[in-house]
Amino acid sequence: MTYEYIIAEAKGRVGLITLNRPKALNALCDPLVDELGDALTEFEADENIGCIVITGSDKAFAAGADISMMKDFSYMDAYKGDYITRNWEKVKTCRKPVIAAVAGYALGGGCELAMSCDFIIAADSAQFGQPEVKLGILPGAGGTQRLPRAVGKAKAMDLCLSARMMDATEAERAGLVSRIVPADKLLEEALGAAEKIASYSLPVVMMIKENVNRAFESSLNEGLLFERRQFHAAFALEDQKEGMAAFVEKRKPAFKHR
Ligand code: CO8
Repeated sequence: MTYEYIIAEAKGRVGLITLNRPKALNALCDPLVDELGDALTEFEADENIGCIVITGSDKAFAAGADISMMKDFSYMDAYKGDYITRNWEKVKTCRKPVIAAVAGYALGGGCELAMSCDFIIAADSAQFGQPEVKLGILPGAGGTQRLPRAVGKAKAMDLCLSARMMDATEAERAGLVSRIVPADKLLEEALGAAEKIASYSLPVVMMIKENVNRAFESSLNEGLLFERRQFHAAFALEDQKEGMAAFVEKRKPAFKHR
């Protein structure tokens, strides 16, 4: 897969997507987001890939949507063009797990992209923020919706209204990121986590993703019922037989459906 604004490569069973517009701190222009959607679609269809990692550079995961591209937009341009966001949902709808490996700035659309992933591993250099208010706009790709779900109302209001940045320690304490690693180990740690996930049974991994996401879209009772039904369904999988047999026989499972 060859792209202009991203690099997409297979690393074992992991699909690694590197945002590659370093001079503009990976500002999210339309073609970049289109390419990201295409790469996700290809990795999702590739049966040799079990998990996907999206990362940026040491300085920036992504410093937001491309301000130069947007600055002269009319309402009609923004509404009709549906720029940037028209392929945005691919990160969310991808059925394989997607990890964001974030170093440096994750601002505006960059923070929103990271939040669209299933979880965030942050370098100790990571800085998160929704500074749109400084530009006379508001977040437009989930900042006012996903951030409060991740960190609660107080911190989300604070970040969106004040435009201040939150460092990796604060982000982990608030629940936005799952782990912090030294900046020079970020890719190694993220690829390691992804390789581990890709070693498990893919249908089970996909069910887990679907179930955790269901927790944000349904009542507790509906979510519990959905989980219980899928838990029962898991007993129809060959990989369940293999996983439990391997435990009892004290050996490593060899999952068939990866
Ligand atoms: N868009 C375009 N170019 C950018 C962006 C951006 N978001 N961020 C940085 N750049 C460019 C700079 O213009 C500069 O280019 P050049 O060298 O040609 O002048 C280059 O990247 C390096 O940037 P700086 O010189 O500013 O680097 P610093 O280290 O001094 O500062 C910062 C780094 C703090 C990250 C600073 O660049 C900055 O504040 N960037 C803007 C951050 C921002 O406001 N992000 C929010 C953008 S709006 C948004 O994301 C809305 C999303 C809605 C999605 C849905 C759309 C429909």
